Amino acid sequence: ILLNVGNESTDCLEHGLVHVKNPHLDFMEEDILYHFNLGTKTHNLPAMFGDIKFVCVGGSANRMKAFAQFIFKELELKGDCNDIDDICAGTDRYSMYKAGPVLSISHGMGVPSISIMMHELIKLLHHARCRDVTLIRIGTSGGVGLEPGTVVITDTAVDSFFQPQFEQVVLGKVIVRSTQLDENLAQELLQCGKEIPNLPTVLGNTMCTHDFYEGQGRLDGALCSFSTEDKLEYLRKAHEAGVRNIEMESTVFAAMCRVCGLKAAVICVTLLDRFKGDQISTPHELLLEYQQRPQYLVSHFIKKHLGLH
Ligand code: R2B
Ligand code: URA
Repeated sequence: ILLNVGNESTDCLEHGLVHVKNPHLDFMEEDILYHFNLGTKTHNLPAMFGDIKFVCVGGSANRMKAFAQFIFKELELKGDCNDIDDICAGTDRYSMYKAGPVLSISHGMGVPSISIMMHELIKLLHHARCRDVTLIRIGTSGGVGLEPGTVVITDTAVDSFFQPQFEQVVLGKVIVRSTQLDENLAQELLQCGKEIPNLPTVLGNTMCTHDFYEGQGRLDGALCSFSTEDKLEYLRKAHEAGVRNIEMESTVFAAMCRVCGLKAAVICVTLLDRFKGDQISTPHELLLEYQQRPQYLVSHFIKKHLGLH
């Protein structure tokens, strides 16, 4: 059974508040954000997070710590960037750092991992009564016909069938949600990319899969049931559908943000061109440099918005 809930209300956008779409929450005396080790009774969430305007999420805990320290310096905040503590230190599921109006959180790999984080993040922003928040995923990806190191701003997040939707099984039924992202935000980010020298940036569709190996048509996993030609044909079809990169979180990220009235974008650097191979053989130093590119772009964007340019 397919339930299409693509037009779940997004009326909250105009008020700028983050809206949770769960009537049961109103009847809960306390809300424990278990994987963050935070709660509405144990922490003063409005005091801790009320001033947040930008939330950046990415897979790795170390990278998101490095991003927090980087943006702290870029925003010329008072104090020592090395003193930023992990707000989720009480759990090793996710890491969370705050630098002024910017929250930086890790989400692990894959849809289930980011989805749990997003439930708790959206409730956190709601409880903290944050307004006009922009969410950006900064990550890595495999490129489809692009020079490695290219930054892809996601136009539309699509599933493995190139459809702009995310399917969630709820009570044994499939709920389908739209993965449409904010067009103006994507254009603005593309413009930011153009303003930074040596930061190749393109707009394209991003395919989100549930696996890194077979699910992304790789020939180098522990299992593989298809030929090189099958793989290339799938990549060609993806390219024809406008797909320029492949990663593992964008569809659920886009779908959840959309339902809750959060402006969202996905910016991923490509680590390789999947038409040319599967293994990530780029030298470690170069990979680190590539991974900083989405961070530079987001920093430029945030500084522009805060009037720091
Ligand atoms: C990109 O990189 C990870 C897999 O290596 C995954 O989290 C993703 O989306
Ligand atoms: N992340 C992915 O999901 N796929 C790649 O090919 C590279 C990074």
